[in-house]
Amino acid sequence: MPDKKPKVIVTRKLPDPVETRMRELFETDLNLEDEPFTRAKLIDAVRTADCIVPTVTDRIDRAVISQAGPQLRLIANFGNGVDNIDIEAATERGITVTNTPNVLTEDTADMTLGLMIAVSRRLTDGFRALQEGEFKGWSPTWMLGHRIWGKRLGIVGMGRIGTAVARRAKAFGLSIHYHNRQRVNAKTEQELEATYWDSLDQMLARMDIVSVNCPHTPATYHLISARRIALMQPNSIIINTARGEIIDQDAMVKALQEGKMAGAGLDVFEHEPAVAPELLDLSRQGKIVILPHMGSATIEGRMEMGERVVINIWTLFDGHRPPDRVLPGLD
Ligand code: 8YV
Repeated sequence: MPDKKPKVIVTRKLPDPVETRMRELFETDLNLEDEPFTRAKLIDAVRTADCIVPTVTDRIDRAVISQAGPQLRLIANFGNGVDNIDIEAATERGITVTNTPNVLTEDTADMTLGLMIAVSRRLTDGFRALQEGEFKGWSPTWMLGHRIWGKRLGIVGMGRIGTAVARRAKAFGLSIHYHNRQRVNAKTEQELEATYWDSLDQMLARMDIVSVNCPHTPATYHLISARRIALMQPNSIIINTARGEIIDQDAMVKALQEGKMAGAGLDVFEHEPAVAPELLDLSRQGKIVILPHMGSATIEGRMEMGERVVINIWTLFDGHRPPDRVLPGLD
């Protein structure tokens, strides 16, 4: 590590131990108020910092990167998804981008299964009914949901999180199907007894539950398009713990309203933090379960994300290639 500590600007409040470690190791500017950075503040940060630590709530696009001073060497994202950063523009300027893979895989997979069960077994609807005094005692025909055991699950994106979802889902008795750019290795396929579909259209048309687990890239924007939503079975449900932009949200809302899709479990939305009023309505009606982007929200996960960020910064300024470097085209 050079004598002069790198100047690091962190855009959001991170867990205390992570912030303390960053202050020990680097010349770190923290954001204790956790007020999201304005665009002007972001531009100011890239003009003065050696490294910035943004999150999903900061849009580091080409225009912001074009304002970077020559000292900016690293964008160390606090998060796995890097759709908030223009990787190509950064790479062109010789700025390294890193993320925090692996450490939020299991938490996000847990949340995916949680949503699957919550939607199928009407967990939030039951909670609401109880709160509103609708529980008049057990009834053989009240609050009936659907069994997930024995159903077909189609996973869109069989990377780390998709595979972790598949392992859990198999234990819950679902049969595993997946669509991915590349087929996973034979050993994993055998372990999961998974069926590979090279055609996403064909898979979607046959699944009871669809789980979106791919990254958001230009290629996956509205991958679950209006046309593809129309292919899905009317009794099917969709779970999204990846990014809202992967599903054409308006088309999904319409399908849910018209009963062409039975339900949805959504941890992410298009145009976050805005949540479409139609989605709020559907959740009040008990048709969908919605959460405010909580997939990786565990204390353990956030601490480990911070550790990855620290390792990436330390390694780069120590003259080495950081472990979690993101290259253009591989995001
Ligand atoms: C993170 C996420 O908390 O890491 C991701 O890709 O979606 C979230 O779970 C968020 O991105 C933090 O920047």
